[in-house]
Amino acid sequence: MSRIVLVSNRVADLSKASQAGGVAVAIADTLRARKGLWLGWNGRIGDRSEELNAKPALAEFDGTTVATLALSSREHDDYYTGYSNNVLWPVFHSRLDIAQFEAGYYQRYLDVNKRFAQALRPLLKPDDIIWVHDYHMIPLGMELRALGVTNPIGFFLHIPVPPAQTFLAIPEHRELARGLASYDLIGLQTKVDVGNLIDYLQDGVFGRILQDGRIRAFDRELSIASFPVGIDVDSFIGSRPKRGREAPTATTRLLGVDRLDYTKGLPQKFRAFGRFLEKYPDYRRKVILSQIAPPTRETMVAYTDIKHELETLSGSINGRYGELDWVPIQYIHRATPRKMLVDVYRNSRVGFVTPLRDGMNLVAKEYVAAQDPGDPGVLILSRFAGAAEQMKEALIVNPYDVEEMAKSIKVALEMGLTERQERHQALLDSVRSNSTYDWCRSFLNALESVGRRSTLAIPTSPSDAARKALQEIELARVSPRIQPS
Ligand code: GDG
Repeated sequence: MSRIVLVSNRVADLSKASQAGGVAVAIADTLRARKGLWLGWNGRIGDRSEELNAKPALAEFDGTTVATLALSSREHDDYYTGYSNNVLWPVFHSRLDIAQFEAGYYQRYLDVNKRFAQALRPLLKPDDIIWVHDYHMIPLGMELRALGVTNPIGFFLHIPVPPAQTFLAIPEHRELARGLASYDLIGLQTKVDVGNLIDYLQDGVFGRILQDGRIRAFDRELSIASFPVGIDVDSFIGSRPKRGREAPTATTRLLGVDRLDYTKGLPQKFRAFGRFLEKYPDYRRKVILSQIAPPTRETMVAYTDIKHELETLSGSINGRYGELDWVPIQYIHRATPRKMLVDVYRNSRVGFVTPLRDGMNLVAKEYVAAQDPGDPGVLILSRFAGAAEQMKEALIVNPYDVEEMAKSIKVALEMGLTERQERHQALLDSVRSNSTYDWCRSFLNALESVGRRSTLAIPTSPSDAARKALQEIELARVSPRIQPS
């Protein structure tokens, strides 16, 4: 079996990965089983001398070799904060309006990828298979090819692919496309993303769909397919005691758990809850919205703006509707320990997950996993979360439609036990059928098979597949299965 070589912006701390949970654990386990190597940034910001350093620090952890490099402060500013998080993150989430296309960002982004490729090259063995992760590292495959690497190289993008017209707005879109074309396999979260990328490659850089389903672009042939990231239900719920739900009293809770990011739709969610209290006054004093929103990328303006907006909104809704014995919005701008999250999910009547755009959204899956099957809560889910493609039994909403979201809260709170159980069972089956381990396995199997030059079955008309996925999400929107209160 080939060794797996993984490259990502950050390397997880393998001694703590099991506590952190999620995708990092599955990756760490896979690397351990395959005696793998993981290369990435060590999180340290050093001086200019780091830019010449192509020799990573090596450490062994439980059968995995961890190779790390530091960034210089200008690399951190331009590659990480600049190009990755002020260009690619907003544009890929369809927020062209806040992207900062500044001279110099792309060059440094490329330089860092080149340095990582140079650091990796001497560590590679002939039969390694290489798995590159996420938007920070798009050019890495191209840089490895330039150094003569012929091993199979796969790329997985955790965030969404925007529609072709949005992708085209990136000044360096051709260079990014050339980078993408150097991989043998590109894994995306959803069929919609696959359709968007293939549309872009056809429209933007004259890519062609071959008869076997692969794409030909920049004189290379590559496969593009969806590999939705999942969660491992049993390890997530762990051995937490199975307690029943608290009686629906003043603490009946709607729950949101999202990094404080402008893609997560938090102001719209707060407004929808405010509108719900305005429209359905009988629910005042009976329901609260708890929003856990740990800080992220706090030095960037777009993030401080959204923080202020949320503080103002929660303050004004609490001021308008709150009572001495009831505060409608609990807004917690700190991380909550993972062990506690399971109980909070379980004791919340509604999981309120309404990103404006999201690659997948694991919170939606964790909420379902944590429910008591005998008395489950209801998931309200944005149609623009990648998870909506698999979770059609949730109450699917448009996160820009505050009125519809307010109505969906009422529907969720009034849903009868039988419908809640039916929806939950279907959602749980779907979450269980696609664990993080399945995701790792299926991507690596596909990469090994494209490495052997066989092909992947992908639709020959990707736009049709994407359209079909969108239609199914549309059909699942807040449905008429509402039971009268
Ligand atoms: C990217 C893509 C894609 C959140 N708050 C706390 C906490 N969390 C945990 C959740 C969940 C994880 O963080 C968040 O995962 P998401 O999937 O929602 O989002 P991103 O961080 O944006 O991740 C995303 C993902 O990659 C995987 O491919 O789904 O679309 O954007 O596990 O539980 N954990 C703890 N305390 C918190 O306060 N302990």
